[in-house]
Amino acid sequence: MSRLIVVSNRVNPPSAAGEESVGGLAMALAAALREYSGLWFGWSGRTTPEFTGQLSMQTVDGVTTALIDLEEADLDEYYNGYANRTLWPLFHYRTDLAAYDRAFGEGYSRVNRRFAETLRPLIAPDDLIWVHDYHLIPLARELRMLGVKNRIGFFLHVPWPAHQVFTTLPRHSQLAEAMFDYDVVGFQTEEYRQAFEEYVLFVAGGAQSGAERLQAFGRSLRTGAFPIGLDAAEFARMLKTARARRMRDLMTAATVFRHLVVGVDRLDYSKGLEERFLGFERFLADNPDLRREVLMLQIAPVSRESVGAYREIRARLDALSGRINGEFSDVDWAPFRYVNRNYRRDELAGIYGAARVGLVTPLRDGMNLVAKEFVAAQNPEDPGVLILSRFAGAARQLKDAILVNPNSPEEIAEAIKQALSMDKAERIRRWRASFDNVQREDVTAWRDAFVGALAGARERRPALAS
Ligand code: ADQ
Repeated sequence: MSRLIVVSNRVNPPSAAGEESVGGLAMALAAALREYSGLWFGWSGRTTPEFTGQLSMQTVDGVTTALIDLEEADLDEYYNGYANRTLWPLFHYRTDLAAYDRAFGEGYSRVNRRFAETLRPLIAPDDLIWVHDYHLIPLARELRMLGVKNRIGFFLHVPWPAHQVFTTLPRHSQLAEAMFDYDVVGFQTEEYRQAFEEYVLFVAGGAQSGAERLQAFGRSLRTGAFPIGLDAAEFARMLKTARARRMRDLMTAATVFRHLVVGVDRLDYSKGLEERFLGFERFLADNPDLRREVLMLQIAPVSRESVGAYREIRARLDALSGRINGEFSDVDWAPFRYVNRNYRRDELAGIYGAARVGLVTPLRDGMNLVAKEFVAAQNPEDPGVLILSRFAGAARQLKDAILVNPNSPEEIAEAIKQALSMDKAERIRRWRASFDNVQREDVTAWRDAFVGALAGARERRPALAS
């Protein structure tokens, strides 16, 4: 079996054993690598005044991590710049928030080159290289220019937008062309795969060359939909831990005679938090008889605070949550609890387990693992109900959730009411269908499908001239 090299912007070594609070991507990769004696390469999260290219290597549980520091300008231009202020909003259809600054593009190219130059000496001839997410789209191109002929795959964790949106990016063709230095390019859903294909066919003048194969820019690649899943076995183990049980009991006690409605998201404008808060407010306004029976808990740790759009949405959410409690609270009771903290994963599992309703309503989301975690944490005999955005990749798999348009507070309000009044038999039927999917299409299935496709990709032709 070839060795697997995983490359992602941030690296979270598997020693975290699933209990720490790390993002969805990192969790999935840690789980995916655990069974491979692979190498995980990426940024340490630290900066130095000047780039040194020095590697810090560590081996834990058979997985070697190789980390590099970036310099201050890289953080501003590549991470906070092109990745989080240009591509993230664009790929989530927020062209109004996308910033186009020449320095961002230069920083993005520079960091991808630095990644490639530092990784190059670690690559053995048979290694499979698996690159992750929008931060690193040009990495294969940079590696090819250094003579790397290995099979290289790319997986996009976020949506690939419709070509009408993607073409608003200056120099979009350069970014799309960089995709063709990979052998396999994977998306979360068939919809995003098709969006990429449409760009290639209608904008780049490319062609199909067999099932899921595309040809453009003088090269060809294989595309596919590979929906990411949970580490289901690990999650099941975590649910049984003392911490998870304690948290579930605590939340159950805190909501005695009431139903818990829960939302858990990074504080990000793509997650639809404002619309969700307004939806809950609408529910309270429309249902005076149900009001006292519900407590909504929204957990939303702040992220990317150095980007202005994130500070702005935080301020709006603070105001909105204050307004909801001000309007509807009584001396002995308040309807809404809004916390900006991170929780351990086992504690989160306990919180999901105590909830009657999971509210997962992103405006756009590549997949959304919280939806799957909520499902996995339910009691099979008395499960809660998932309310899920139609625009999360997860909606393609969890079809028995209550699917809503996350832009509509009315729909969210009605869905909350529907969920609260749903009888047990229907809750069990819907949950069972979702749970089967979460179990079957888990992170191992995702990894095996992608790595299988990459291993099966034909041998590379000679490296490109630059
Ligand atoms: P994210 O945008 O980070 O991931 P998501 O898939 O929901 O989104 O994963 C979030 C993870 O962080 C979950 O595992 C969750 O438990 C955890 N988390 C959230 N809030 C937390 C808190 N307060 N404390 C502790 N942990 C918390 C990106 C894409 C997604 C895609 C994933 C994986 O944007 O669409 O599903 O990658 O591909």
